[in-house]
Amino acid sequence: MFKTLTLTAMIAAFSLPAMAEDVTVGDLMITDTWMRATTSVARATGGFFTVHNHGDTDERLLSASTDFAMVQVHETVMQDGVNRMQEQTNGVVIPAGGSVSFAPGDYHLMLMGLETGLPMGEERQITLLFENAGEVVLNFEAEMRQGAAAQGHDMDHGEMDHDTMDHGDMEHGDGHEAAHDH
Ligand SMILES: [Cu+2]
Repeated sequence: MFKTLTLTAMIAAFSLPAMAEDVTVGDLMITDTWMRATTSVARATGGFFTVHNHGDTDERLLSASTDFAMVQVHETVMQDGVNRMQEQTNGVVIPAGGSVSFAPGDYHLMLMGLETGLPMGEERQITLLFENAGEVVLNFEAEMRQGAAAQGHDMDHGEMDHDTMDHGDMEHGDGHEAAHDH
């Protein structure tokens, strides 16, 4: 009996990181929330999730904030064969009836200015601000996912040339976003 219980408890413990809770706010459902675990010297990392919009109206993620990092909404885009991150100063549209994944190599929350590492299993709250739905507070757990590390430019850029990239991002931001306006 004791052995059975222990095994069950162990399975539960190992399963936890994959069980981010779905959060529903109005027509929005936010799933698969996680952030990339870091070493103690890292000063930046990425936050990820998927937003489903079950409504009839486009929604827009305007910004995000937290008390443990400075947050920007970024998109990783390929430019001249190089991955670059662009700050989405006009936010990211979540189309009516559609969904947008924030994932390594794609849209992501850039968490910068970390003062401590985020070891696996560490949980932090991040607030997303949507145009219509307003503020949504989500739990992000630090994970180290297979596959994500292989395309880990988010973290590399954040750690290595974050400052340089930011200036580039600002200049590119307007032109890029203008294409989305309609
Ligand atoms: Cu970024």
